[in-house]
Amino acid sequence: MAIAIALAGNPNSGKTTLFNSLTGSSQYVGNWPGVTVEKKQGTYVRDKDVVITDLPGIYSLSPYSPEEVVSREYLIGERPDVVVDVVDSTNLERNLYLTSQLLELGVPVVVALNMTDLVKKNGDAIDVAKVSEQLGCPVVEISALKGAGVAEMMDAALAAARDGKPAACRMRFDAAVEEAIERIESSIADNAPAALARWYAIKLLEGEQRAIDALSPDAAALETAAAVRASLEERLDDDAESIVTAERYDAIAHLVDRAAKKSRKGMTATQ
Ligand code: BGO
Repeated sequence: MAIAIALAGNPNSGKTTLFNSLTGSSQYVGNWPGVTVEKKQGTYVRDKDVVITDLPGIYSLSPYSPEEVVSREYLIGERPDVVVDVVDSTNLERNLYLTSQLLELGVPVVVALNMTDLVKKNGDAIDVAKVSEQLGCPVVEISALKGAGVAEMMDAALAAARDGKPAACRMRFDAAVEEAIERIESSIADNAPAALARWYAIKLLEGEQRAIDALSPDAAALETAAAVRASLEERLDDDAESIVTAERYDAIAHLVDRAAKKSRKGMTATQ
């Protein structure tokens, strides 16, 4: 049976380089339905039953650009067997913002820490086991440009796809925000798929209309979400979307602090 792999990642994370090396000449390019956003697919050079979809480069799964909307509707609607999240390791904090959202989608995720040749050249180091433990999914170091680690990363992705277990999503926020998410999660327990419960609860907390329309929760759940949102916004004196964004960055900073060892040059994005 065919296995569907989706490549997700920030622009310039090396997704195209990786996609080209994984699919060789088997690529076909079209548009995503209804939008002029390029859709690239191809089959894995080592196994024609593995179909790889290259999602547009995005910084988050917010619904503010056609690229974000296409990516998120594909991930939520089509449910690929595994998402390979291509991360520019020289810009870990910025790239892990998208990772923090991908982990909430209830699908298997493998994080491909790309550009590790540059990390090493800069004298930096990443504790892969620690990143993996804290994210709750397999993490593999690669250099898409040099081909290093790519076969091992694909082995991990195919194993995760066959296993079918969603990423554990271990990233947690401040207690007050977690409590708000949990209250909303309980109120939508009957109509949100279990694997997506945290994702939808966060979206309802943020008051994001696209997600609310997609879930169409009952009136009681909407009332709970509105009350929880208002109380959290008053308590933290900020709007819910900004609160969640700040929480993501805090959790990521904490993770990077523990898992990345920077040389005095620091982790830079130089080529
Ligand atoms: C240029 N290591 C290194 N060192 N570079 C990498 C790696 C890696 O593992 N992977 C990708 N790159 P895309 P998106 C470039 O194009 O795949 C480089 O947007 C240049 N171009 O070669 O396009 C890759 O699809 C001139 O670099 O990313 C590319 O995600 C000078 O990262 C860039 C220097 O890769 C983005 C680099 C004319």
